[in-house]
Parts: sequence; structure tokens; C-alpha cells
Amino acid sequence: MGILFTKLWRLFNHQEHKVIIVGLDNAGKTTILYQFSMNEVVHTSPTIGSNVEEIVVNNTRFLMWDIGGQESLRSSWNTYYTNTEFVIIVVDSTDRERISVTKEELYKMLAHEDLKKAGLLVFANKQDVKECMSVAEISQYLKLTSVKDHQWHIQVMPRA
Ligand SMILES: Nc1nc2c(ncn2[C@@H]2O[C@H](COP(=O)(O)OP(=O)(O)OP(=O)(O)O)[C@@H](O)[C@H]2O)c(=O)[nH]1
Ligand SMILES: [Mg+2]
Repeated sequence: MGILFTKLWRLFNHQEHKVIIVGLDNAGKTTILYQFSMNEVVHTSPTIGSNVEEIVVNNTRFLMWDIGGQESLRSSWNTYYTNTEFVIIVVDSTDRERISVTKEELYKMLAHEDLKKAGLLVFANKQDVKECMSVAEISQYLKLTSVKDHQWHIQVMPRA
């Protein structure tokens, strides 16, 4: 009975917000997902497919989809876009060589019909590594100021 009630409550209260976490392989997406959901840094291996966790913040539920970022998996990112309210793109701040690839993937994503209304959060990850790119550099490389049709924000990933 309790479960039925919970399901009905969910059905009539669309308070679950869908979030997708994307970014190139090795960016740190899975690490961040489990840091959010368990407040712990866990040992990860490359994601084939996706991981999903529900997190609750101030009574608001977020369904967080962490999607594998390897090149062969990127073409299927769009199968996760329906009903997405927020996109978190995780950037490996040490990966100067592939920031242009991240940029390409970012703009491809923002142009997708299903993400028209989605907000964008850019996480500059691995800021603990010496000589990594700063938030300002990443913002510049990604040309974030030219993003006019989505709300966006860039920040360093806070560590527990
Ligand atoms: N130094 C440092 N390493 C990190 C940080 N976050 C993640 N890593 C490491 O980066 C590597 C990749 O992390 P994952 O979370 O598996 O990366 P991913 O983005 O999920 O990769 P795919 O699943 O292949 O798309 C792991 O060895 C992590 O321990 C960070 O903030 N600093
Ligand atoms: Mg992963």
C-alpha cells in the first residue's frame, strides 16, 4: 500500500527532475555521481552504457543519469535526452588536447531539439592537478559566452 501510494504521489507530482551527466571518457562523471549520491569518492571503471541514481536535495528529487563518454558511446547520448531538465557536462581540466572535442560535443548537444529547454552546468573537474586549465580558460575554450539559448553556469567541482 505504501509503495502504491508513493507511486501515485510521483505520478501526480512531477517533482523528479531528470539530469544527465555527460563529458568525454575519463572526465570523472561516475566519480561525481557517486560523490553526489553517497558523499564518497569510489573506485570507478569506464562506464559502458550508463549509471543512474536518485538524489534528494531539500525534498526535490533528481534522477541523475551518468552516461559513458567513450567515443563509440557518444552517438547514443541523444537516446537519453528526452525530458532532461539539466545537463551537467564534466570537463577534465587537465585534458587540454581534447577540450576542442568537448566543445564539439557540447554544441552538438545544445542544438538537439530535446534539450531546447535544458539548463547547462559545466563542471571543471580535476582542479587538484597542477597546471590544469582554470575555469576562465575552459569557459573561453568552450566559448560559453556565445551560448545564448540555454541558461548556463560553470564552476569547479566541489570536493567532499
Ligand atoms: N585527480 C583527480 N582525479 C579524478 C577526479 N575525478 C575523477 N578522477 C579520476 O579520473 C578517472 C576517471 O574517472 P571516472 O569517474 O571513471 O570517469 P568517467 O567520466 O565516468 O569516464 P567514462 O565512464 O569512461 O565516461 C578515475 O581514475 C578517477 O579517480 C578529480 O577531481 N581529480
Ligand atoms: Mg563513467
